[in-house]
Amino acid sequence: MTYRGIIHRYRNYLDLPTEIEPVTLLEGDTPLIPVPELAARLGGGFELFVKFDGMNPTGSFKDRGMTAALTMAKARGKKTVICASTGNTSASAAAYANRAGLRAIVMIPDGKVAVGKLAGAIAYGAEIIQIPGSFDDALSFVVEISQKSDIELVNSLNPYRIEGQKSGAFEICDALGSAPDLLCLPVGNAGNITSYWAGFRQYNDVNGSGLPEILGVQAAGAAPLVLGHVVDQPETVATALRIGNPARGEQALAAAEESGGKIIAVSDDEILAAQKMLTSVGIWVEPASAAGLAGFKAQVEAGTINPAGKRVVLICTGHGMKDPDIITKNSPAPIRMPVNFDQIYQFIMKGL
Ligand code: AN7
Repeated sequence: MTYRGIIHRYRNYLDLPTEIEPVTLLEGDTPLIPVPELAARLGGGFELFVKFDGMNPTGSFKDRGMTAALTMAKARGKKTVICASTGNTSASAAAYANRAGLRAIVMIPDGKVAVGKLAGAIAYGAEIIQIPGSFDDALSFVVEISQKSDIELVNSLNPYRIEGQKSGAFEICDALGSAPDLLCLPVGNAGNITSYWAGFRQYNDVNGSGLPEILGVQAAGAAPLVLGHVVDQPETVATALRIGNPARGEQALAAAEESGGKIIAVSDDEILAAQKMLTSVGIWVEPASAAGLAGFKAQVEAGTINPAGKRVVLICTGHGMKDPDIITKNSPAPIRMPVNFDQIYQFIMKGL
């Protein structure tokens, strides 16, 4: 059957009017990649998968929620959508607004958005407002703007974003035949962990697919849910996670607790090491997306998680091409050679 996007595929599970015509770029249906090499490096004896949601149309998981948010915005006659963003939401909102024929306004923290994300928002023609503040400042402004006007908020406070993002959980259950034992994912504004937990619970209620334990992972410099208080100046190499006051923080804590899991923090070094582990098996994700693996690895090594005999899924939320700078800045420049066959040939042979 021709694939027609997550709303079409999971219509019966999503709280959306049935007669509605989806605004879609055929998001979802992303690969669940087995990574036995990484499982072996972490001691082996369990199954490990990467749900590569960077393979969505705009390169991040945000598209799952944005198809639902823009479908509803269009259906209700909205003309303009607005969001605050650390980058991926802005690119996704802009793309889906174009698909719907709506205007998109995005507010981003000045100089803190990875180049691939900013370029995306520009390419799709969003009206971009940069502020010398944080994501949290931007979010409070766009919430107020949406309350005072007819402009539709498409951050994950919008309930349709959560509806759409539940599809990630459904796809994993469908691919594995049931829920995994453990799900590890990054936590920023906490929309995604909220969505996954809602999705797994709903699928379990209807299909008896089981429930995973959830390990939510924050960056140490932006870990309000681990510290138990708002972080005024969140700082991390994973720019997607520079969020100090998550909108769905309480739901995230509840999801982790109800699932028997927890929310932990990892350092930037651990995040970058996990990013390298993933590229070593051919999967390039942006730094934020490596947080799930970083957290899982830390817990396994500390002995606080024993994965033996389990099925573990890592949610990799954004593509590595979103943040090329982090790679080129931290790596030696490629070797330069003259346009001379012999020298190049000798150089290559010497290295082997
Ligand atoms: C790659 O784009 O908040 O916990 O404004 O881009 O649901 O917020 C992005 C967040 C994880 C955290 N991975 O998800 C935004 C934004 C990537 C992300 C998260 C984000 P949530």
